[in-house]
Amino acid sequence: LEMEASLRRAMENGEFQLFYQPKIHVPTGEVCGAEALIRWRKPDGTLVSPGDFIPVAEETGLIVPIGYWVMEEACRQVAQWRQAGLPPITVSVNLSVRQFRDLDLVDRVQAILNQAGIPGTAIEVELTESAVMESPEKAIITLRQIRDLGLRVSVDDFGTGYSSLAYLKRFPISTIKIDRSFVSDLGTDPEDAAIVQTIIGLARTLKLDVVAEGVETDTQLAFLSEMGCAVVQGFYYSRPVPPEDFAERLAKRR
Ligand code: G
Ligand code: G
Ligand code: NA
Ligand code: MN
Repeated sequence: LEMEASLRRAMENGEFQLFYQPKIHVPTGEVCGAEALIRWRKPDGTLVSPGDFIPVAEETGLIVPIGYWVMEEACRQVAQWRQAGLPPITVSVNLSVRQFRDLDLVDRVQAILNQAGIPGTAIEVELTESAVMESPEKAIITLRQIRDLGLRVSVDDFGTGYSSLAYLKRFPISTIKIDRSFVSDLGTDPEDAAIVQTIIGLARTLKLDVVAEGVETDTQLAFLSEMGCAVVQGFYYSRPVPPEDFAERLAKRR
């Protein structure tokens, strides 16, 4: 309850900020996108990690207004980078299950894009398998509407939930994001290598893009590159960083 009150205050006081983690196109080494990740900067300067407040925000429903703030802020930032002449990358925003279920979602997203003056293609939403599998037929309708706005849709933490392959084929999604738990032991665990190879093959068959998250080492990168995974994200290249630092990287493209 105390946390809920401070989260409300944080919203009102503008204590949230977005960090950006680059996504790298492996064959060229260039920055080709970013994932926006929320941070909470308390008035005393301490940075609270989302792992410590997102669960509370989800339980209390505050994740819905917070999620719209994230969408607005990411769109505003993308517009600014584009106006500054930086390469026109796509920025990914995490959507929680509750926000995905919000009946106003599509209208709100459209209004936010219009307000920022950016095309839908500038934004990708990352959704977990559980978010879409909770009510798959409804999810298909919402996903189509999101896609019709031009947004890309990525299935986050792929392989850790229950996605039915039959649905995967029907969901209008653009990207599968391989969960970092499968990436971490690439090179030492042949079973993880087989799983990653299978997911990459599945993506190729379904004509979906594939992104590997949690890449931290040369070995993991070499495996992924060898297996044909074209886009990666992880501490190997960069932690999530403040927007100014990300813009500097984007200007250099690496
Ligand atoms: O950035 P970090 O690794 O600390 O994030 C921890 C968790 O918080 C991750 O599961 C991440 O998906 C989630 N998270 C970070 N930013 C957002 C956000 O803007 N919205 C939602 N719904 N989850 C987020
Ligand atoms: O749930 P989601 O996949 O959105 O989680 C994103 C989280 O993963 C962010 O909090 C980010 O800080 C974290 N992350 C990003 N890259 C790495 C990495 O290379 N290793 C680890 N351990 N965590 C990472
Ligand atoms: Na994510
Ligand atoms: Mn993820």
